[in-house]
Amino acid sequence: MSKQYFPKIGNIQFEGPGTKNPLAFQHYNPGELVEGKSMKEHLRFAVVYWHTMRGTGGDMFGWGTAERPWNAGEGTVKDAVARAHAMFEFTSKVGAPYYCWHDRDVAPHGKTLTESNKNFDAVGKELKKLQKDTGIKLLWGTAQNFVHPRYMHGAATSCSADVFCYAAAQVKKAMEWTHELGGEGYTFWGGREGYSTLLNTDLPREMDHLAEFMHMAVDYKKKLGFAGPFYIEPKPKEPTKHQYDSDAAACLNFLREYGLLEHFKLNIETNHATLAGHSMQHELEVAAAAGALGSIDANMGDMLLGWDTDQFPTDLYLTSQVMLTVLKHGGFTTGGTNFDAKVRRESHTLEDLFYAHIAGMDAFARGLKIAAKVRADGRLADFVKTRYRSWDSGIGAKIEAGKATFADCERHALKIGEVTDLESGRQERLEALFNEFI
Ligand code: XLS
Ligand code: NI
Ligand code: NI
Repeated sequence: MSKQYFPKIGNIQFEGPGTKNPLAFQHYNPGELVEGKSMKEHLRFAVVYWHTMRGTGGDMFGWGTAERPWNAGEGTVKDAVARAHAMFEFTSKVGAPYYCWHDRDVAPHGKTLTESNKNFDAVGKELKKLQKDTGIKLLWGTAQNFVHPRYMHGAATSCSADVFCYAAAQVKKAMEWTHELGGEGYTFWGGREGYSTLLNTDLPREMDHLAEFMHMAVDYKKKLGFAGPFYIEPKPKEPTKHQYDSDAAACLNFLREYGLLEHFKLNIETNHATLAGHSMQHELEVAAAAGALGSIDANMGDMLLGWDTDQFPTDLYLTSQVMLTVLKHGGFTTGGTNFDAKVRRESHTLEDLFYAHIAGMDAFARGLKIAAKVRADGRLADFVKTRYRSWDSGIGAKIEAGKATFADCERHALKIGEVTDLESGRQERLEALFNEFI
């Protein structure tokens, strides 16, 4: 690599708990085995292009604050190539094996689609080279179908068929580059697929269009020979008042209704789960129940703020719960832990990007170790198993096997007369048990 963007910082190393070096890991030790698999393989960390490279720290009340030398240029393809070098230097130094992008994060918008495609091709070639040089891989790619004014009414759910086509062309191209770069998956986040008022919206028609769009994507995926999964990333609101992909259950229902379920998994994001009024663990369980737990966008929100603050996930209770659920369902295959998170406006220096990722990686590594301990201890899982034991034999087993009728249930209820042996749910005791491992 030619120019260094972080000359004062070397590769972040594991130094173990208690180290006073803020530029070292206390818990993330990539080669350390947990349940027989290395932490690196369990966690599959990814750095995002959009926040980490393109975030400015700006908000609607103030200009950008962040020190980002790679964004100083005019926005040319040459600048984008230089930025790609900054991205790979950062990702290598922080030790994340993967990265993720939107097409327009990596290469500038052109005046026409042809020009945008040309820009993307130029930067795509450089990404391929950088991936080869560093060994960093693409976890997933996606199309940025929401920033440009043409997408003001949505992309696949726009009232304009022209916009639908434009969005399709963008996804087609983003899929091609995801495939070319060996991406392990491809993500659809709803962008502006939703509405601000029903007064101007034909909801069923928009949903049909979205499904048509996804079917075209599935067809093109086959044509390309892209084997990775598609992910849908649920989010209930922001930027629109109501996003169609509002939560895991809504996404699964949409996919089932339109015959798309076998082609998709979900990419669950913490802050989106909480915006939907759910916990992250709930969303993960709902996805897993449908065999659709794909990947996670790791971040967290702020209890006092009602929007997608995309903070780095540093809450150990959260990361432990997430990893407990992920381990329970067999771990990641193509997915990973993607830091869809941004440093605060006040954390404006280059070092803050390292501190933030180290904080998130350590919190997840610790969450992984905690979850593994909870599992090895076994009391929690035993409690749940025991709680449902009435389903393991007799009438319970018959119902589960789909062999019982209402009349069978009635016979059983008449025989027992009353239910007198219900046990405690023990929530507080279980919370204390969980805390033993934090
Ligand atoms: C926005 C989403 C977005 C997706 C990728 O809230 O999290 O960043 O992850 O399009
Ligand atoms: Ni996201
Ligand atoms: Ni988000």
